[in-house]
Amino acid sequence: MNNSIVVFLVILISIFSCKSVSDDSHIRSNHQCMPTPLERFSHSDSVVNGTQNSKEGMVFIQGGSFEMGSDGNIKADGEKGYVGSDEFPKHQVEINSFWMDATEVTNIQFKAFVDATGYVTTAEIAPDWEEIKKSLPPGTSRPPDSVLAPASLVFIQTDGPVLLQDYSQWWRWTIGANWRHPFGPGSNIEGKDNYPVVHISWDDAQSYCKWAGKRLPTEAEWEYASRGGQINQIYSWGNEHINKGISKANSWEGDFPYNNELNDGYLYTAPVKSYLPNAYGLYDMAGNVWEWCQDWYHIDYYKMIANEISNNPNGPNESYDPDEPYIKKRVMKGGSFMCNDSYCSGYRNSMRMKSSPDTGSLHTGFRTVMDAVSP
Ligand SMILES: [Ca+2]
Ligand SMILES: [Ca+2]
Repeated sequence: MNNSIVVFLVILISIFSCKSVSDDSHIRSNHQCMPTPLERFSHSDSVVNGTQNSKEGMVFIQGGSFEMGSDGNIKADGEKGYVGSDEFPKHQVEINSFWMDATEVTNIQFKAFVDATGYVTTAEIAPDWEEIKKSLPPGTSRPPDSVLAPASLVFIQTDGPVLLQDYSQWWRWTIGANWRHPFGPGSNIEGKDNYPVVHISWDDAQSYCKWAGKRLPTEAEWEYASRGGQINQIYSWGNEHINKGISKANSWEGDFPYNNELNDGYLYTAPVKSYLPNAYGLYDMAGNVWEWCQDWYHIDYYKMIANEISNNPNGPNESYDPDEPYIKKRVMKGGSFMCNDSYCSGYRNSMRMKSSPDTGSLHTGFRTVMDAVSP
């Protein structure tokens, strides 16, 4: 694709400013590390309920109470990294028992869903300009039909250092990219049955859940599970920095987005279960792919519920992201193979990411949960 069109597209589809970590502070306002693609119509109601309801591959998570959010001790190993203002204050939360997938949903699992239902993902549907323009400044020109084709966002490693505010340097709006063709036409998922499915929108994840008889985790359930019963720990494995000791998760080691030291073995996604599980037996809660949660994202949600003990909170009633106030967003957790301390440190338990429900990309996936029926 012509690069000028790419730049145009990325500007069009993702009006936001990414914030890199500067030397003067490690606490930032809320952070975004992926563009928000074109608004598209939702088609998540087109799938009938499934009857799977299987707990195969799931882990029982015993309910309890925990402190949710960041305590700001990100410098446990003397390292400096990102922490968002939306992660404060830390607040008390009670969680009922539930079942959770031990791994991110894989290609073979998602294929079973598509084969059974004929479901067509967001990335496989041409964007609807009439819907897109509702989220753009008035007067924005309609892009050519060649641009308004089924597509998704693909990460491209750069040749050298780039401004970390300019995400168009490493994201490409790629016609034909979707879960079957993660890097666009010519790529495929052969031999990758056990890799996490990618290019999944929140709408896609919801449809899968309906079919499977499951649901997305709330943000609180996800963070409770990621912490694995540990108190005041930054990561799902504890407090040791991600780049020290044995490889603990698939992240970006080195200098993002041009130099990857590959100590964890993978430049892009890794097969699920490539690293040790956390204390609850959950794999890849940190890194590999971002995981959709059920909740709307609101930058001030933790402040809203700071003075109460929240019982199974399921998020605010409405979304608000001051960086893109006209776009409603859902929460994502856990970080991806692209996360690095120079950027969002997304592999921390308390890190909050958000994106519009019709967004998918090369590092977007999910896992499901089920309620635990009381005996
Ligand atoms: Ca890696
Ligand atoms: Ca993950």
